[in-house]
Amino acid sequence: MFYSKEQFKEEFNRRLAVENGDKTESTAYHVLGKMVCEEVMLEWEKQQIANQNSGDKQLYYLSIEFLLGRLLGQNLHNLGAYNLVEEALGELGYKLAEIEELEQEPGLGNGGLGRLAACFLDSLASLGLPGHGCGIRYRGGLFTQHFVKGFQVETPTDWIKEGQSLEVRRDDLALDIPFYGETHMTVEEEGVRTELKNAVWVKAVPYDMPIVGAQGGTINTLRLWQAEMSEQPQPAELGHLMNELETAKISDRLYPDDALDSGKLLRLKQQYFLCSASIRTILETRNFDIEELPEKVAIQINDTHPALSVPELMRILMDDYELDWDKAWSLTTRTISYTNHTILEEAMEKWESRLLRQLLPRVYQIIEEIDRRFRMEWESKELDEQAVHKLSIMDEGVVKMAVLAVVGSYKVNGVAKLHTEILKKREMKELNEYFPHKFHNKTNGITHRRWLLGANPELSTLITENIGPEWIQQPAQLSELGYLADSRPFLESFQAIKKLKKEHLIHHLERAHNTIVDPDSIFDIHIKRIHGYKRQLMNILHVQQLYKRIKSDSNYRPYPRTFLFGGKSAPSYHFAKQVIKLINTVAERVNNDPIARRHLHVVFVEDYNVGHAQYMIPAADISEQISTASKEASGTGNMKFMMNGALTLGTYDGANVEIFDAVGEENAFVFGMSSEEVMRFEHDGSYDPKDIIDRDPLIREAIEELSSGEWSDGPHHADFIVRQLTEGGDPFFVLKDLADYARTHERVLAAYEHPVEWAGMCVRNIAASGIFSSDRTIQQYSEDVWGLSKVPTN
Ligand code: GL9
Repeated sequence: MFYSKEQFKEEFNRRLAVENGDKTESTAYHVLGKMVCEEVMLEWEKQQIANQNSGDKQLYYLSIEFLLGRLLGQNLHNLGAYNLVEEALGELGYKLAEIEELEQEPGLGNGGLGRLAACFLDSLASLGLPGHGCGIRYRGGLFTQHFVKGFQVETPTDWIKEGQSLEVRRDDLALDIPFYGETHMTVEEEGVRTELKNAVWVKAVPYDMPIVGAQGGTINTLRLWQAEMSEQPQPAELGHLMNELETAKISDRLYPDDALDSGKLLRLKQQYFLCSASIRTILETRNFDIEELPEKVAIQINDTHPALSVPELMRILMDDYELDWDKAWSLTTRTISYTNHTILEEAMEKWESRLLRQLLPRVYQIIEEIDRRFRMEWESKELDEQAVHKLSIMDEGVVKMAVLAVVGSYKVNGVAKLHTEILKKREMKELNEYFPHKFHNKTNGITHRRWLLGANPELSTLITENIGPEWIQQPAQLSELGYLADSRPFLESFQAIKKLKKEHLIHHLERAHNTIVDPDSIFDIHIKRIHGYKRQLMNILHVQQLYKRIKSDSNYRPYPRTFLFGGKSAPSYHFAKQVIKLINTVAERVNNDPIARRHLHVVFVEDYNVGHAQYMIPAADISEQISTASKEASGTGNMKFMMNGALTLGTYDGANVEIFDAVGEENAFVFGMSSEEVMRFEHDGSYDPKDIIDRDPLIREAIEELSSGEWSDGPHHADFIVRQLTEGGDPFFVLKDLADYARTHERVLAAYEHPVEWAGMCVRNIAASGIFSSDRTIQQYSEDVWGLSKVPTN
């Protein structure tokens, strides 16, 4: 269907006619979706059978989140049919881009962690590696964000009711997952057998989605589990624990927390549901001798949310396969590996032992035994109190999931060099010393197929015209662009494309938000979850300062800048919600001031998601990556901006450090405290924001204005923020870095006065961005951790 334009048009028209001649875009979307689906289905089925029978090792990437974004365009691109379909539909009077917008994106993730999982799936399939995703089919993805009087208001998003053409329900592979119950031991000749009795069952039904790799790749599977009522007999006295309502809740909603501890029973149920269903499906659908498990299967756990995979795999190997502890432990710890994505204390998962024991009695027993055995190993050594604490899986009535994950894995990685160093030297120092070869770094990456080819086809074409198409297969080849960073005609073409992408964004914002933006202004963009450590507050305090300066100094008339924000706050995160309100209040005031608005424009894009990101990132001049050093494990937005030729204004944090290394600090705007400084202050408690408030009149004024209620309409909305910045000790060093941040913005303005040099810097960024392709990341994981080989092509 997708080989020739004429054939495509004919088939498309034939199908439209069947839909009663309805020619609306919505019908066109459904027809096209079905055509793509049929196109891949045959190949996909063949590949699934081949995978089942293949003796080669396969990876299963377990993640509580997959933030996929829209899939229609991605699939067309990866099928190599995008241009053909775009032209063909154009001739039929449709715009493909507009049809794509009708797809409700599956927002089954909160932010970076879930989006990373989606990029990894794309890279695995495109590199032809057998790697599949396992997750949960939440009925409601991440909430929709609305602003009401400047405050965030959340409403549920049910993506499924919009209809997904690309998923297949597999009743034949449904499984029953046991919760609650009691463990029973019987002594038999061969040893002790343990069984769970009186369990309450939940049915796990898989929905499979094809993950279509780019040409030359393979088709992998993303298996998302849905919870339904089990047909197993339920124990009379416990059945109410998993009645229809309780069961459905397990796959009802994604937890909308961004790195906050959500110690909820339901969350624990979700985690076990994912681990148990995924591990069983792996073992039941593949054909191999269980002793060969580590040679046939790699299980990667994405953060600690799937860490129950360790005791669950042990349980299955011992109770179902009747292996003894040592054998089961050896297989488990050669199969599972773990990625840590944060060192924020509040995001380090801990489950109350009491809860685990009640919900998962057998799994709990196994965790206790893992803890007991591990403790025996190190107890004979002379360890101080701190080390004992850090090595304990079970501690003060809780199970520490990160320690369990480290002990149960053969490899543990951080997601950027700095983050891995902090893990090894501080957060997990004792574990790293205990297991010296386990820890390694895998710097995150992003799929250049979505974030450059998909989001910025104009720039992609320009690149190909100048350096040939090899970079599409091998993004490291983008380095060839380095030679063009001084070529006038090339830089002019780049500038023209940047302008065009700004216009596309403006058009998009007009449609979505009714906002008009000056295309000649500097687009300074800060998009990510709203969080204290990501310091959106510092950004908006700086805008406030600029406003004041424009109002009080008639000689200060800076080049126009548009400060764009996008991001959601966890519904229960009061501070972040106050920051959203503050940004909207500042926007209101600045944008309506007749003088200030000629120089400053603040736009907070409502309901930021992958779709918006695809418009915003290619249009950016400045990429705000201003987290408190040491707090952002990696960041991945920073890489997307770089690849689209935006300049990073950032701190020495996460992958920013590697971005600066790759492109040279002279091609970025670097500022702020180092991670050592931050950690030293945190350690000795010697930072007092009052010193800065006393010393710096600009900052003092800003705080006073916030306190006076000048920046809140009606009640003192900003009081909470003021308190955190003062008595609260300013935990994210906003005031400490603010002056340096403001100076750095002046450097940005000075640099923007030289458009040709500026464009040269942008091009050097694109040229250096190849290493941030997730293809590189996945190749490294495959070589150092998983040991996959390319799926044979037929
Ligand atoms: C995160 C880190 O905070 C990011 O710095 C990192 O880039 C990503 C992917 O490794 O993981 N860890 C984490 O819990 N989140 C991240 O973004 N949060 C969300 O995904 C909401």
